[in-house]
Amino acid sequence: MLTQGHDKPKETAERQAFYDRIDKQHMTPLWSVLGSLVTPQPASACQPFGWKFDAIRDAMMEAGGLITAKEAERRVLILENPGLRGQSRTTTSLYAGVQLVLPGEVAPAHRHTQSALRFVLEGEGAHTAVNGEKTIMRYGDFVITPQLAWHDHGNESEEPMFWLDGLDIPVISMLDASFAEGLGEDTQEITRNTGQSYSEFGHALLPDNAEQSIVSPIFNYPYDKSRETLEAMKRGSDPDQCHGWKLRYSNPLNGSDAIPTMGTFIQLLPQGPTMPFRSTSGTVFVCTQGKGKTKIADTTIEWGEKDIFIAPSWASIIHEPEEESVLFSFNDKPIQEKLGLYREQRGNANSST
Ligand code: 1HN
Repeated sequence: MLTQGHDKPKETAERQAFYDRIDKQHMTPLWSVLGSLVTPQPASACQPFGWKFDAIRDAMMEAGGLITAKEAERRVLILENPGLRGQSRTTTSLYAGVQLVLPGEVAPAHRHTQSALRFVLEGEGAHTAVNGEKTIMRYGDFVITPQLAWHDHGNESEEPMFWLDGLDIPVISMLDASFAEGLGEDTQEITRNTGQSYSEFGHALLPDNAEQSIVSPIFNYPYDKSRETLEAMKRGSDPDQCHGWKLRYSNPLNGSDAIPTMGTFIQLLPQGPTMPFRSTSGTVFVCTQGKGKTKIADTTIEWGEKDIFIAPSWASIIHEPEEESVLFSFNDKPIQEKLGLYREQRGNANSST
């Protein structure tokens, strides 16, 4: 294990002349870049940062007057990390944006290899359709769009509908594995009853002939159930010192993550500071209830309901709710776990490895 980074050797005139010559042949010396490629611990360009929902809503309503959901295909404002501007990234490996669908609008049917999640922030009654089934969306609902699933959205309610989109776009780009197509119609054919997937798979019962799948057959995990389960945990156990009472959204077929590339969680935090925690998975947090602040490395971010904030890889996180609070979060933990790379540390960060 490297504990000290590689020191860059001196660049003499003779060496520089050599680099210039080989540069024309598309070659470059490793020893000049080794220290920034192989770091003793994560050296993320991603920064701790927070967005206030009120400011997002104002910008989105302005966007609503500038372009329709249909013309935009998806009317979304990307939440770009200040350390990663121009790259459509929110953390190093994840994309997040906020989407607005106005009453009467549709976001046309398409599909892609990127997996998506929605977390509903405001409004009630718009729907998303996934693989032939509609679900009606309400505050705090967690909705997934698996890779290559046809999906379209529509808002038949009277209110603007806002949700957070989370996608694994930077990972799929890094792997050069992006495929996408439009259906050529605004909406897909509906072949299943609304709520059918949840009724069949959401109650610790499985259809006896259910086939295994790496993606969850449930595509809306309703907030009232998540919230109820957090309350039951609270009644039955002490809070974890780092995480309070924390649940992971899972695939009922095998207990793995609901989305193979993104870890998704909801946690209830008691009032007062948590014990420091850090992990190699940069994380996007959304507050659904309560208010407080979170210290991420040397930055303190204040948050209230619907606000969104980012913790980079290996940055120490101390949540300090002013009152009992609920946070939804997502990160790249399932990818790192599958590759044997995931690390976490509880307590003070006095060791770097
Ligand atoms: C997408 O398909 C949606 O379906 C939202 O709502 C955001 C960002 C990039 C690529 C595809 C959606 C997206 C997206």
